[in-house]
Amino acid sequence: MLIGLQGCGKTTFSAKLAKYLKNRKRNVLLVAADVYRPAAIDQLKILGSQISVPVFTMDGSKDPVKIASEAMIYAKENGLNTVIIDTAGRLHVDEDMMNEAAAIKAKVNPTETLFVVDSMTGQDAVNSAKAFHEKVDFDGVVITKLDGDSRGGCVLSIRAVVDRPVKFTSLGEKLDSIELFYPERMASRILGKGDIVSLVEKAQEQIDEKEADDLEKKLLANKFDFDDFLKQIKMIKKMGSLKSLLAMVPGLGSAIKNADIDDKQLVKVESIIQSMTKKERINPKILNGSRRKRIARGSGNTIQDVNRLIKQFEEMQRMVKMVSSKSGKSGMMNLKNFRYN
Ligand SMILES: Nc1nc2c(ncn2[C@@H]2O[C@H](COP(=O)(O)OP(=O)(O)OP(=O)(O)O)[C@@H](O)[C@H]2O)c(=O)[nH]1
Ligand SMILES: [Mg+2]
Repeated sequence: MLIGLQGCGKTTFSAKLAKYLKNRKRNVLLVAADVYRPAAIDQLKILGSQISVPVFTMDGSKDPVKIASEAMIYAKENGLNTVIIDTAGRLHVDEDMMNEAAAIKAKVNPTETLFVVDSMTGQDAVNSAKAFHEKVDFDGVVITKLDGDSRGGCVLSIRAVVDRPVKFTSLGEKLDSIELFYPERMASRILGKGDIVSLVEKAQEQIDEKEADDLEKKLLANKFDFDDFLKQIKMIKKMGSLKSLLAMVPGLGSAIKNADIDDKQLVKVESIIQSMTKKERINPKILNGSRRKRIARGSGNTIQDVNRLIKQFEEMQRMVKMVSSKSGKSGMMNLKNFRYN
């Protein structure tokens, strides 16, 4: 069961958790126990359909306790072994909300009650944690919106005030932006040291090892072409926004905090490469003036954009040539051999 103030990210997190557990072979049921906000049930239904997880609703019922208990029966009857109850939030800590959460908890006796809190809310996060702890009690904490500017210092205070472990962090609106909580990483983040471990983990999760290996071989053999470049961009895009990736690099986090890093650049590069013919992608040397003009027009970019990309590509090739002739394969950063545990 998930509890927390309005807008802290309960509904989003319930879908993330559902996906996380589904990937770990659980049969999950999501329960829409928020009967106050008209769109709340639809919101959960939509999220559920995105991850192919059933969502339990009771049209017309205004009784969250009943919905939750009926959902438990439904889950048992349908072989669903994990039930996630998404409850309603309120703008501020209030008596009704607490009583309702406590009533659902008393009725269905959840294995775990998780308190969800928005990392951006600072001291308020601590106050609401305290209130929920006293009135409802919970087993663990979920910190959301860590993709934002906040370093998440509230984690320290919450932990000190309520003495409950932080279990998960939530780092974005995408449904796979969920991580188990690792204290060392949070400590580094609070200290502004970046989070290279999460970065590597992300890479390991999202990047196809074989494909990465192939690309590396091609790169070292100096056979890396625009098609490969495109593949690489797609891999990077799968890992999240550029800013969120860069923020994990030690030392860069605070430096780029206010920088405007535009993911549209990647889209631009993609569109330029996609406007090249197969032959041009494999052999960029043939890209003469008229071809470049055609590509610019075809991709809706300026000729300068196209020139810049080709120049960058050539520079990259030159650099790779230098590095690979100096140090060979062993000297290159190889994600596959980069293990942290
Ligand atoms: N950037 C970012 N946005 C998030 C994250 N989690 C949730 N959100 C956004 O925050 C807003 C509120 O999220 P919800 O999941 O609806 O919050 P809730 O706690 O269910 O809110 P109520 O049902 O009104 O109590 C939505 O726009 C989400 O997309 C996160 O980790 N990062
Ligand atoms: Mg909600």
